[in-house]
Amino acid sequence: MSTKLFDLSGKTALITGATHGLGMAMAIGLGKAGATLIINGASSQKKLNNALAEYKALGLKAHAYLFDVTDEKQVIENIAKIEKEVGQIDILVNNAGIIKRTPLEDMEVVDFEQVIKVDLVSPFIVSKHVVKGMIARKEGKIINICSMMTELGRNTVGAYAAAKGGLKMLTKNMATEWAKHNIQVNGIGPGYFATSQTAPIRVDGHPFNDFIVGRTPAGRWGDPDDLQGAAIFLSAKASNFVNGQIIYVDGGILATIGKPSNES
Ligand code: GCO
Repeated sequence: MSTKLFDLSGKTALITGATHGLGMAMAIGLGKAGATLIINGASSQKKLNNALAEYKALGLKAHAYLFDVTDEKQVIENIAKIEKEVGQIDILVNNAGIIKRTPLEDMEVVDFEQVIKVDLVSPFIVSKHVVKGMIARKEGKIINICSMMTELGRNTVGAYAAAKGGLKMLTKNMATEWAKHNIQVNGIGPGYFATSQTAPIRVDGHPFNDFIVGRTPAGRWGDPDDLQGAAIFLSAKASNFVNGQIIYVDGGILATIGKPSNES
């Protein structure tokens, strides 16, 4: 079987929120599969520069652009800059996201709106401006990073669940509208991974840590590198007839109702 099915050589991938965590892990996977990486961050040039140095230390072809994915003016300016300085964007991974853990009855509207803006509106904004080139070239790959909260609710993450649930339907609608241009739009739904986002609920002895290990059939938190296979697949020729799907990389969480704590 042709190994070209998973070869990203000659392709350029923009990954938003790629200075750490899952975004960085997926970007490294795409880079190791041959893609030239464009990593985005919004918090600080120093953090972005440090991340770029990590990519380059791995021998990966990488460029870095600091812009706020929720600000359409900055997105337009930077997509134009990227296409001028690096080249066309063949693969877009909408990974940038935030979470605010607050009971809904206590949540400030401004905080709810901020989560929706980053986690749901920004994939729309960035995709809207990257897809123009993909439509012109009649080729492209867009991957929206969803969540367990795309399918399940959990106490205190209502805004995040609303955003990630909406992102599933946005993915399906992007797929519906852009498939005719040979653009495949899909999602990846990570389970519970060992990242800075989950650090507060992952400490040894934290009830949530024990709960997740018990609730995950694989019996462990995900390692960010566990996402690389799905990211490469959805970026490569191998997925050219896959559209509007969400691949859950969750150790089996969504496959099961769970088990009593006294069952092995
Ligand atoms: C939480 C976690 C989750 C995970 C991930 C699960 O507070 O429940 O942060 O949101 O980060 O999104 O798929």
